[in-house]
Amino acid sequence: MQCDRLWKNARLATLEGEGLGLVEGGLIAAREGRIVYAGSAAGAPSFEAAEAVDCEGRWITPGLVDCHTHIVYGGNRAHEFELRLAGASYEEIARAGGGIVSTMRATRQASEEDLVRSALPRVDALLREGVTTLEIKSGYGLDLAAEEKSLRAARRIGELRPVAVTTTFLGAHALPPEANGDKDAYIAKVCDEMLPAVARAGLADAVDGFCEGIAFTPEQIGRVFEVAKAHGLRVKLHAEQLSNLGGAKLAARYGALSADHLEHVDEAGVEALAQAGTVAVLLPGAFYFVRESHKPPVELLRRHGVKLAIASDSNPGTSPLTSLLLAMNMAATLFRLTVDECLAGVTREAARALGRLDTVGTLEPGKWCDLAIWDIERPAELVYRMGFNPLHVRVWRGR
Ligand code: DI6
Ligand code: FE
Repeated sequence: MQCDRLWKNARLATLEGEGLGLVEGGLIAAREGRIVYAGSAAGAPSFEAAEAVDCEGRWITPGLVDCHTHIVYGGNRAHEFELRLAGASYEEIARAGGGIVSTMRATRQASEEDLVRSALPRVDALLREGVTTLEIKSGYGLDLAAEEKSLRAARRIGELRPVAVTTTFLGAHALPPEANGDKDAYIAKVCDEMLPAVARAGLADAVDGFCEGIAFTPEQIGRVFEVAKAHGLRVKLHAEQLSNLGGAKLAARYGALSADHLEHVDEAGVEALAQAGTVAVLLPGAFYFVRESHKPPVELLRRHGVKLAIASDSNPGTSPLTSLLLAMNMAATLFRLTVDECLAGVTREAARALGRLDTVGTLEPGKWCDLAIWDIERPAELVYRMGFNPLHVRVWRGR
């Protein structure tokens, strides 16, 4: 059988099915960017390839998927971090013009090129660890022009780098100051003006919202989701991060791809997620950085069979993290996820959380040939180490 490229003498974690799908003496064959074979070399058809790579026993996993980031934004919040370490409270910082609104200002001031230029080093850090699919949310523009600019910058990143970028419109992230405290009026603007324009321009693959006391109610987010549905866009939700408002139930009612954070979700919410097949995306970087103490109910999620994904939540305020390897370690250390759950969480389940499991997330024929090839002795090393990157080579669409 003819193919473009072969990876021989590898150990595979295909992530096919439910577990890790481990294969010793593995072989992967790719043609036109897609996998045509991934499995045991012994059982493989004989391939003729233009190029064959000897992996010398290295491990190959699917390319990693970061399914929740806010990686495009202006400025940063290092100075706020400094002020907080010196004892300033969140409220004091917000009153001094800090917090999410300071990132909104910097994002509005930045040009599209500025946003791309400042995001690329962060994106490159993820890519160096084997990320091949990356979700990027808007939500720091909070008006139509700046939200569109952010989403165009996100799309541009997918053109400049060998990575598949999916974009998510997060207009319902926070209330901009010009709304003068009128959340309903801002949500009306999101529904009547911003979301329809973004959808018409083809700038968003999905729609997200921040359902929280400091952001928007389930009722307000529900209005946004109705408009998303009318435009044929799937939804996701920041739910129960700081309190339980019933966001998980709302997400489930709209058949959401994922509900994210979930520190405070209750059993009724978990049941709803399980029923709807909505993925729970855990964000241990944010949990760590804001020094949360209320953990997501992992055992409850497991018991109800909810799929678990892990993401960086890369953002300037609550998770200035650009490492999925560290996110896995944190998910294991802080939330007690197993190695298998961690690896599935940044591959198969993260792909599911983006609605992309048909094309990425596992090593199976027909999917994109996105690979991470690692210098490790066993898969647990990817979760166990902190701050060490054992990536040997990253392959995106067969190259
Ligand atoms: N969840 C968060 O923790 C943040 N946004 C969100 O949806 C906060 C983002 C920020 O402070 O910049
Ligand atoms: Fe987030």
